[in-house]
Amino acid sequence: MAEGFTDEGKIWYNGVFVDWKEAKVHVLVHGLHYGSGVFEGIRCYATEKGSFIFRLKEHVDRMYRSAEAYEMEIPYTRGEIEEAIRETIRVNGLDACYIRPIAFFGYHHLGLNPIGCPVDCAIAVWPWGAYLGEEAAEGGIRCTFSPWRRIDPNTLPVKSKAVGHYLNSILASLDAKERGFAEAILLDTKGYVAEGPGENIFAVKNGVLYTPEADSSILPGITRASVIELARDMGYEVVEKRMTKEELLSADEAFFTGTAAEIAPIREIDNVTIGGSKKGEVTSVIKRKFFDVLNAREEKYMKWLAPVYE
Ligand code: PPE
Repeated sequence: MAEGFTDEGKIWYNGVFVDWKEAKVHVLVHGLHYGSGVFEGIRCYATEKGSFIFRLKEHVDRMYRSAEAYEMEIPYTRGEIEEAIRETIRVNGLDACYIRPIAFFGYHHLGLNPIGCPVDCAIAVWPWGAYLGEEAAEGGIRCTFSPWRRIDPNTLPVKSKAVGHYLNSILASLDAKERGFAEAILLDTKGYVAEGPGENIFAVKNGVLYTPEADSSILPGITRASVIELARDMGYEVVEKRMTKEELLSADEAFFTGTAAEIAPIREIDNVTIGGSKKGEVTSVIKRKFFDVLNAREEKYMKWLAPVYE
């Protein structure tokens, strides 16, 4: 994932801009030992009308809700973090980038109870291209069902985008790559389809879109919510429900959604071709619409775009 790291530019760190190489932590910070941090992944797009951050408010809001699940009080307001994100992009002179805000329990003591540790915050921005590779994004991705089940809501607050939760994603991702697949699909502990290691999942059958409900073992993605809204506005039926492996394998089309992955068609799962050799028409239509929105070409959805340079 070193793509885009030039080691140059500035990182916002606890309210001040520091040189990229100086944005360091102590080896005894709480977040490093126990995964007690929360983060976001946000994208900024360069459009004909300027640079815009996609659904900035929703992402920042999710970061606060992620923190609440761990009784972490971020020592800034949501508005301050939103402005700090804009400012970080401006300071680095970028017009399109990936944005990574993170908040974590810092240096004070170790021991599981984090109360008393400061909450440190940082915001880094850098160019990050196609998450699953250009080819995969175009031709469709080859996936595999992971032997690792997605973390269960009875084990961890799965809606919290917490650092430690990603060990589950890392295991699924390592396993998929080792077995020659581009991406994993995790089932929940009951055996229903949950999501990818860093993406939500949709299936299309007879023109209807299906995706696991927001209340299941998934991170309810902001791209997922946007795709549901766009698809419904375009007249598609979207059903949020439990999805079996069989339903996914017998779908006409399937795709991933996520900030980093954007909309990425799934071509195969464990060597079963999804929808035969047909091209995913619904996926293409939705993807085109989504990119029109990201590129500030859809007046109706300009409310989702926050300008960087006013
Ligand atoms: N599920 C998981 C587990 C997840 O990490 C993401 C985002 C999503 C679903 C989609 O959510 P949203 O981005 O709000 O549509 N994953 C972020 C981190 C990826 C990474 O490898 O790092 C992202 O896409 O930025």
